[in-house]
Amino acid sequence: MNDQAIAHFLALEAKRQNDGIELIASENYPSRSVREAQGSILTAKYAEGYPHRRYYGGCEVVDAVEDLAIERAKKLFSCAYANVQPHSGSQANAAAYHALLQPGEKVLSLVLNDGGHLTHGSPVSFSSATYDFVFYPLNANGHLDLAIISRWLDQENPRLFLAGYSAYPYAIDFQGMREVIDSHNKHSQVPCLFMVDMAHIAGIVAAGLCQNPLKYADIVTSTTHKTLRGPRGGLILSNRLDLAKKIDSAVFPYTQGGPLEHVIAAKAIAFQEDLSSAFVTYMKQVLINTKACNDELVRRGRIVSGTDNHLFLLNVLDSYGLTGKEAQQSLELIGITTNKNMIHGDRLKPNETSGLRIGFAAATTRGCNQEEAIRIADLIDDCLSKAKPFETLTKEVHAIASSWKDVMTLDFPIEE
Ligand code: DSN
Repeated sequence: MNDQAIAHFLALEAKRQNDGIELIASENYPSRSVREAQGSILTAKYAEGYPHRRYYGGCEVVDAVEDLAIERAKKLFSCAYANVQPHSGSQANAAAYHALLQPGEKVLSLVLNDGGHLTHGSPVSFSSATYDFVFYPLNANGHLDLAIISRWLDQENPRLFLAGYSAYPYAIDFQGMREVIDSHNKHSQVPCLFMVDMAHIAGIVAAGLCQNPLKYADIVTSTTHKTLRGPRGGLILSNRLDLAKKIDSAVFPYTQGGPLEHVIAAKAIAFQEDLSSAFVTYMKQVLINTKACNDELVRRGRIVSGTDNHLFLLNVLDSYGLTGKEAQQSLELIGITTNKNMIHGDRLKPNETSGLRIGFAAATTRGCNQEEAIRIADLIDDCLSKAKPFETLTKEVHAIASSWKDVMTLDFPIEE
């Protein structure tokens, strides 16, 4: 690389990633193959439009790449339609809303503090300015509750029901949601559509370890870089071929211009990696590690959410008298990266919070096993309760992290 300043920062970031333990639930490490495609010459190509109907010449190669990405996405999620062009999850959601809704129509989404995303109706996002968002709560135990959802559907008569969350640690009953929507639609003047943003759990869906929302929802959006372990990007899927044209034109030309064909090539590689049996083994280990860490914190008397997926929430305010912000900063000092997060019934503001979100998708990619996940729980607890000097804990974190795979050389099997 000719630019020494940027080369310096890339080396620093690789070192930071290798030296520490990454527990941010939305992060993961893509393979070298994915990164090679993302840094490839395909970045030079303009290809506005869709395969075989582009606005530019010279698209025969990128057409083949995008066709392959679409075919693999459909196979991975057992669905009839895929749009691999969204630049991000937020772009995917913007396009999905546009495909399904008129401006001003009502969307029923989860109370944002209980794990929604900015694009799920936050006052600081385009979503709330364009559509009329109303919010269903969790039940008193912090779980989704079909009876509550059913009541809110009948009360609000939304045009769209939105499921899929950034910090919800439990299994989601997409089939049950479909049933309450269908039963609401039998007597509603406004037929309600069903959208799932599966960005966080897409890898668990792909591995067949939870309900597949494609069986029940009208439209499903995702990112490709979280549990799916691909390049940073977005994805829209559906089994409703009657929506295909609307979704395509909502992505391009409505919300985006030229597709990022280098990223689409990287998505195609990740989808093929995710179709392998090794990916299923990996995802099972993610679930085992997450539960092991959660359960060890319980054993040590701390207040955690429990978990059915790749993440859980630690109530740091009641466990240690710390805000989420303080806990995040303390863990960072010993080389463990997490993020502060609102918890159910949180009384603190989003920039303080009472909780931490902890996930094992990234650490497991580097080789974290169950015993290490338990050791990590002990390190977190010793750090936040100040039971051991930070210097000792930092050495232990570094010893674990340096025994794992190097993030720069990771590669995963492709099974044709
Ligand atoms: N920012 C992501 C997360 O951390 O969950 C959501 O897009």
